[in-house]
Amino acid sequence: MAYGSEYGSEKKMAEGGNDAELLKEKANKYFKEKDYENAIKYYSEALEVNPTNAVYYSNRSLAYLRTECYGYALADATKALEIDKNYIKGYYRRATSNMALGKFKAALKDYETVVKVRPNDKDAKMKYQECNKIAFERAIASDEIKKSVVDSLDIESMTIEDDYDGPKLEDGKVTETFMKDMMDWFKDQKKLHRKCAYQILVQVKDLLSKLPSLVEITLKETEKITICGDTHGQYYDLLNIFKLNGLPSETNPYLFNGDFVDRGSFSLEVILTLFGFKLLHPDNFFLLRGNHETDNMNQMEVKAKYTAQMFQLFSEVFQWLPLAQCINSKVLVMHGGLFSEDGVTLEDLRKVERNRQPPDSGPMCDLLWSDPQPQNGRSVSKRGVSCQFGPDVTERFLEQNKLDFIVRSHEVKTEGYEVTHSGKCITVFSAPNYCDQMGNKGAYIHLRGSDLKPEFHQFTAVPHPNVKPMAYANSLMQMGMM
Ligand SMILES: [Mn+2]
Repeated sequence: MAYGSEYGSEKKMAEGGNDAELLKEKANKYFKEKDYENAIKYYSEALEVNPTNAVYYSNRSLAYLRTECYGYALADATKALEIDKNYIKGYYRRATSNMALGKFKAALKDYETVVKVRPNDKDAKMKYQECNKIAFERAIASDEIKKSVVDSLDIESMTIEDDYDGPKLEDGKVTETFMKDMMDWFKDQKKLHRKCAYQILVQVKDLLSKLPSLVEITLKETEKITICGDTHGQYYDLLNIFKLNGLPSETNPYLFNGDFVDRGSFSLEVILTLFGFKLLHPDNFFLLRGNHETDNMNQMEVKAKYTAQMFQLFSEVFQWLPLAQCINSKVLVMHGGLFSEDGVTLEDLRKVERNRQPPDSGPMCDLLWSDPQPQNGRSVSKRGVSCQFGPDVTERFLEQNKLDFIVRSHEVKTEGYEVTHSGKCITVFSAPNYCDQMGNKGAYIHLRGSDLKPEFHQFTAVPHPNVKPMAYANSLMQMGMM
């Protein structure tokens, strides 16, 4: 936006104002079309012309919320309120950003402000009450001395009603037949009996709790493994991966790199299928934790399809998911990425005490949350958690730990994968047409023991039953996503 010096300052302001408004309208149009990248681009241009408009910041904040850049969304909402402290939407945006970041007390404060300013606004009151309830529940949950749900369950005595004709474990064990029946059952949108769900959860918790935080495997010359990225509750796309690439087996090992749940509305189907395969092929089927396998993320689907108690057990199982996996001492796989500080070693990762909710900083947080960036060095995270790391950071980490490259997931990519940092940082994402709107491909990677050269396979989304993504998301979060 360059302006000729012949304009007087007053006129410049007026022209600038108009230009900015046109840019905002263009951005709004992209926003409506769910093209958030372009929406952000034009809101940013509008802000370059007129950096004192609270609406532009607030709108861009919403676009950032939609692209899950909660750190940027929070910064923009805060900026909007600095400009105009009476701008109600700004408080909503900031509250939604804080909700997404798990900062419920901060969110509550903003809802409180809105209720004070608009005492007759029923919607504001409702949101305040709901946020208050969540903040209260979370505070209690974190104060409680955690007793395992397993101790209060009597699975043996749970009866399976006569009219249930779905899959059952065989003598309490997951078998290949059970897995095939369960996948078909889920495909028809039927619910697994809660006794079977509990059996799977208890057994997989026991199995995962015996694994180290850093899993280390060796592929023989003739062996290959398939690495998948985020699946995010897209059950029908998961079935498509198995159709294209074969069912998991002793000779067809898989590694699923976190974020199995949330967004898509078939998270339970995805996670029970993955846990089932872990039980069936414990040495050839691998799962790593993602940032969504946490309590701050969406709990509603389990609560809607089963009970709050079962969610508790899911939470316990998630806490035992390993955090990273090393293949042939050369390739390191994790959900998010590298670290906020140099000098982290594989030995440090082996020692991480992972049976917990991820902390706000440190190696465990970074493994689940960080993202690569094109420029050297580190930057503040667009997500508001952990950091962004440059090619030099990757280089130093690989050299110190005698590794060739890292594979991570965590970010949607148009082609389903992306190779950055001179081939040393690979992103893989396996939820095609993410949230039914991103239009991206999904991908998975083959790694062979003989050369460890990544081989990329792309796929597109398949149809799924008419249940919208985020169908089970908390209503306060849905507002952010509207
Ligand atoms: Mn993620």
